[in-house]
Amino acid sequence: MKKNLPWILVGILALVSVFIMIPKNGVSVENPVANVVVSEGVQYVTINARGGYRPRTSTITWGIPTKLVVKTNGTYDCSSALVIRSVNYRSSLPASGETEIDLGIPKTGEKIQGTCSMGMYNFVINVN
Ligand SMILES: [Cu+2]
Repeated sequence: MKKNLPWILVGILALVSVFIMIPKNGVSVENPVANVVVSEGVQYVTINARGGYRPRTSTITWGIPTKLVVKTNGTYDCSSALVIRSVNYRSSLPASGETEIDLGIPKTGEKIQGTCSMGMYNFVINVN
């Protein structure tokens, strides 16, 4: 039993390093457009809501009909109570699922800001 202990430790270390290296969806700082996709003339920007919003900053292109997709996954904190003032949106998101919010056709220079209803978490979508 004692003989196996170093190998168990090596195994645990390997597992931990694999988890650290798995890229976390949507938090990539290097590529700010990774969460923006244009499909059949509609621009979709995806934000994950759970203990805050990720990514915190997104950049979209002006002049394209745009929908915000907010993904929740076991979200029981107040980031599920979403407010986007510029489009008059205020709603409770389901604990798990995807919610599509129409952002209209954003204008260049616009900043679309989302917050939780208490204002402690926020994200911003810049329009270029
Ligand atoms: Cu809050």
